[in-house]
Amino acid sequence: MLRAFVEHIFRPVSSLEGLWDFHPDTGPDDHGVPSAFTRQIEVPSAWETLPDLKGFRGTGWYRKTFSVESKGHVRLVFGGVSHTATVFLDGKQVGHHYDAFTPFDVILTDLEPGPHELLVKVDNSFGDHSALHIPNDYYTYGGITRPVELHTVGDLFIDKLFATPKRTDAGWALACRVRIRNVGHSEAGGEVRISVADHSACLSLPDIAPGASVEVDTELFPEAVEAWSAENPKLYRLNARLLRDGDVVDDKIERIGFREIRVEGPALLLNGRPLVLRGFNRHEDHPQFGCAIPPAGMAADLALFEDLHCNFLRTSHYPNDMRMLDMCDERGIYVWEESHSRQTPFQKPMFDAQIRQSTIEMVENHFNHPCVLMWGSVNECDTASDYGVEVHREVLGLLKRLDGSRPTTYAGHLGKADRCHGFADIVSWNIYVGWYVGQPGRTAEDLEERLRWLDSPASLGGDNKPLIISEFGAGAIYGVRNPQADPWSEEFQVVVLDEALRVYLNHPRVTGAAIWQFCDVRVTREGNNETYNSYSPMGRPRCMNNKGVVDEFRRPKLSYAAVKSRMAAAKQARDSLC
Ligand code: ADA
Repeated sequence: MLRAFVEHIFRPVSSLEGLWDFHPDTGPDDHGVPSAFTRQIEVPSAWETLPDLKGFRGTGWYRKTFSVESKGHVRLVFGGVSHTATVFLDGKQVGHHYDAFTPFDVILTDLEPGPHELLVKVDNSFGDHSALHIPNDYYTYGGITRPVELHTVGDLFIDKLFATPKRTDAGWALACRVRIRNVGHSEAGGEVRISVADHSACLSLPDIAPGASVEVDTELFPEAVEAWSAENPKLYRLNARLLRDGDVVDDKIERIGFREIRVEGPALLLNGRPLVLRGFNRHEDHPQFGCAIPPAGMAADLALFEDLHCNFLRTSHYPNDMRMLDMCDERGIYVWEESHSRQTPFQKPMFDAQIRQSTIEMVENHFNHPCVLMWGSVNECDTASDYGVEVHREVLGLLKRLDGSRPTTYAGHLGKADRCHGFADIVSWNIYVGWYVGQPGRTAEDLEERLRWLDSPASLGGDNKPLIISEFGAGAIYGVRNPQADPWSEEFQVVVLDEALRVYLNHPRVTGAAIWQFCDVRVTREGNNETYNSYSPMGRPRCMNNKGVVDEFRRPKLSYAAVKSRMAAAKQARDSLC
């Protein structure tokens, strides 16, 4: 299922996970709908899990037949298709979606009872049609890589349920917004009953025109609820039921946490207490599963985060699987989630539309996760040119319009040339002292020089804001050991990470530090050929990004122990303040 908890009790929901018919367009005559489906594939999964498709980039066709008992409407919900899906029902196109990392739905109205054929054409190719999935320092897999569900809905159904917790003098309030959609043929109304803990409210709906949606707001004031935090990740079910003529016709359950995240000068406050974030950047990547890591794999990664005394995950560089965020909610791991972008050229034809859609879908689908403390926009993009400044202003402004309750940030790498700090609530830097810049030993000096600039007018609004060191690290190939700690050895990575953590985790101006990166990941071979075999710092030996503290199989490198020690000391220092 799409989530780690049951989202509907009244609404009939079935999973479409399992074996689907499959046809990869690998042959010279493969054009259009396949005449035959000669094989099958697991959904969800990446097609690179199939031995003959390890490097396949192109299009593949998926087929599934499902039946409906009686005439009505069906809502198909896709957790993620990498990277473009074109959806057909009974031979007619009914949906299209770009970007692997955000959910989407397809509404099928007035389906006749009986069997129906669902076809999904999946495309993971590069080109002008794709501005976010490009040859990059991670791999774009192919397939229906997250779960698919079949929902049975009436004319009116609950499309979205947004909840924003607010601290009050008496405790907590919960601002709720419910979006109701009418997929019927006539105007319809009703009422919504919404409840959390011991408090409920009833909202009457205006009549909704066919094909339209409306949003209704209310506030709940539950008593005696516990605040959510890493130390006490207390979750509550928010229950919404839609009634027409007094009968329940739909429902939706969300899981929320009562927590408030706020910026106050250079401090990041959770429920009024200053936070220190310590953790990793993590790609959704695994040699066996590609980006379609199963829940047990996600949980195993988080167990390593906890073993390393980390409390912070940056979803580099795209929205994550909702089940991963559910697990962070349950475990109390703080999350920076960001739009899908890494060193993305803004001039690509589809960029504006695709970054806007990806950003809206990220916020609307991940809005209620208490673990998401901040929204990141684009990563290591153009923050220096007039055009780049405009794009940052727009994407950061969009994030703020979509959700005024969370601070915004972006990971910048252009140092004093960066002109965008004024648009974000939190300043974040990717700094690679000892790997891309200079030798190990200069981290403290480098940081002080940067801070002098940041806290001056020259930073154009970066002063007096929280600061996160959003990336730092060094490459180490698992098993490469040498006592002189040459680059690419595990010993060298210890030198760089131990120094960086000593400086960043103990500096009063640093609110957070995220190592680049958690595990080694596969990178795209196209576009990296010039560095593909290089052992320069820009190189990607093994066609992997080798900066993980564990390798791709999660085998710990020498730096694991050094990181664990530094994180433990930082946690202890933090706990001693409580
Ligand atoms: C950048 C980028 C990361 C990764 C890193 C590296 O900071 O944001 O995605 O590519 O560099 O390994 O060089």
